[in-house]
Amino acid sequence: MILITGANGQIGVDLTETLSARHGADRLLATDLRPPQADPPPVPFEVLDVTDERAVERLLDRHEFTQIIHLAGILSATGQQYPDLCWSVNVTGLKHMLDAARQRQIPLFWPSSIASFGPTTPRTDTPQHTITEPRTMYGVTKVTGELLSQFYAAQYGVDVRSVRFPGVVGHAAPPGGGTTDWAVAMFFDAVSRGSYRCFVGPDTRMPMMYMPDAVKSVLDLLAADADRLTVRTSYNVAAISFTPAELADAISRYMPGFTCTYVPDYRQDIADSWPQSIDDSSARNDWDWLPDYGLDRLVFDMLMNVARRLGHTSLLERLKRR
Ligand code: AKB
Repeated sequence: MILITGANGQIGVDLTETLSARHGADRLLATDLRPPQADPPPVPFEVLDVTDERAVERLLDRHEFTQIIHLAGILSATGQQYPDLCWSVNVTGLKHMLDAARQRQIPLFWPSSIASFGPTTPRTDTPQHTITEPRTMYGVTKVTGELLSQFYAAQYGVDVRSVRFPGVVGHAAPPGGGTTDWAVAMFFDAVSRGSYRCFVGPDTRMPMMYMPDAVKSVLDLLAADADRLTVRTSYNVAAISFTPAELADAISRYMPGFTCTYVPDYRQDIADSWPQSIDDSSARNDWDWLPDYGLDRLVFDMLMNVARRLGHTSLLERLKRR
């Protein structure tokens, strides 16, 4: 049985759905702090606060888990506003899951982020092993988590696996509190209002990945032969890098008349401290990582799905005819 924490989050919703299709809903237990939107939920569900160690222990005692996928976390922009909460969920919560995994020898996956890097890191083709001096609390928690993972793997033999996600673009669940959220919000506003006000400047280049690739990276890493893995902190994974202006341009090719304006706020500083592109050769060598989606395919697929979700039938028909 697979335990998923943070199952209602941006990656959690898609990953839970894929795992359910692959293994069957009864092989999963989805958990989150918030109850699920659907009633009844599509997979068995329990409320879990990962910062509550006794609740984590009680849950793990009641089920025989063979894999933990620990996605519960606070993202970068929220983490800057609520640093204590960010530490508590991202570090204390992860430590509870690592301890539970260690006592029961259950393999554990959790996502780190490009936020592990900071302004002193090389910004282009950021290597796997490089300076990790983040300036955000979110980044501090991710670096701490990476080092904890490496320690638990080396010291206690826990099979911990992780990837450093770039911005992930998906349509199933809204992102919340991230610096890369503009790349999702732009689609929803383009389809619903024909315009978007972006909170970072037009030339802010950031590494991004379409959700199917993000899900694939988790599944590929979980399926990888443990003997081939050379990284137990967290693997760099890359797909595409683009700026808001480039995304707006790609969207306007399908939606002429779409306009994007730029009003940078505090998230600009966070974005400027992160890499623009990532070297993921360790992931490619160790577990054959390869993304499927480039910018144009991502844009077309996102527009189709967002148009379907928002009931924009004329756009949907126009896209289908292309
Ligand atoms: C965020 O923007 O905080 C996340 C991330 C890159 O980790 N999407």
